[in-house]
Amino acid sequence: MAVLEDLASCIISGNAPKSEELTRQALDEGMAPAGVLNNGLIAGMNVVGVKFKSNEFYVPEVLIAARAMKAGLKVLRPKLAEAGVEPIGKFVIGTIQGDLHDIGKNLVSMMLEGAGFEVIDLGVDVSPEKFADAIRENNATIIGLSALLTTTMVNMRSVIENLEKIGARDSVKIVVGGAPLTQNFADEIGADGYAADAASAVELVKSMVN
Ligand code: B1M
Repeated sequence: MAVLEDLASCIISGNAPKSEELTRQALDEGMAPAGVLNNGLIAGMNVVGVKFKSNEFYVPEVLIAARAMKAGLKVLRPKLAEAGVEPIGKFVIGTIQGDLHDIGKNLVSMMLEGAGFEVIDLGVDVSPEKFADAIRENNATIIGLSALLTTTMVNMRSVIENLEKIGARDSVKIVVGGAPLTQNFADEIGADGYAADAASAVELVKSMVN
């Protein structure tokens, strides 16, 4: 399976054109779409996650790797759908109301996609109602809230309170993160989990679907 090893290496080195080419080659050689996803694209992103956590990779390397993963995924997605391969979970994510910071949120989003999740990214300045609508419309079971400001992190509580009010709190797990947050804050507002960085977010969210 040299082509899949090469594909994983392309993701790690962030070579988007080569990632697209090798994904196509693997499919042309008759490999199953799920195998190309798991042993090529996801295998590469897993290594990126480990390197990011150990400070061997920084934000730019992760963004470039994610771009390479997306290039391969673009070729693979229709084949996955044809083969009936389901994502390992649906994850709704957004930056909290009042907050326009999205670099960290985008990293979490891309790493989760790289881990095999379908990610519904609502963008920035997302209201409690918009989170609730997205959960309902997508049948999502896990949501992620990101905040970078001490003045906006408090708005995470409103998302949880709104879900309680409409009777949807028990059907979703809520993960929070962002530079000013702590595990204590997550506990205080009644979130189900806190992750300090994108790689930890992937581990946490994966543990929630297993
Ligand atoms: Co702003 N800003 N900013 N800013 N900004 C900070 C956050 C600040 C710390 C700068 C400072 O004063 N030293 C400060 C906040 C102070 C505070 O609240 N205590 C600040 C401020 C004050 C402001 C404004 C109010 C400034 C003003 O207008 N007076 C304003 C607010 C606008 C608004 O949001 N309403 C503002 C605006 C901006 C820009 C638009 C210019 C720009 C954002 C561009 C963008 O995101 N598209 C910006 C930036 C770039 C920053 C800094 C410099 C960098 C943030 C960043 O992207 N970091 C930041 C200072 C700093 O951090 N050095 C600062 C890189 C990113 C990869 O890290 O987002 O922490 P981070 O994400 C990490 C983890 O936190 C975690 O994983 C990521 C990857 O490991 N994580 C999650 C994040 N979300 C997660 C979700 C999870 C799990 C993990 O689960 C769901």
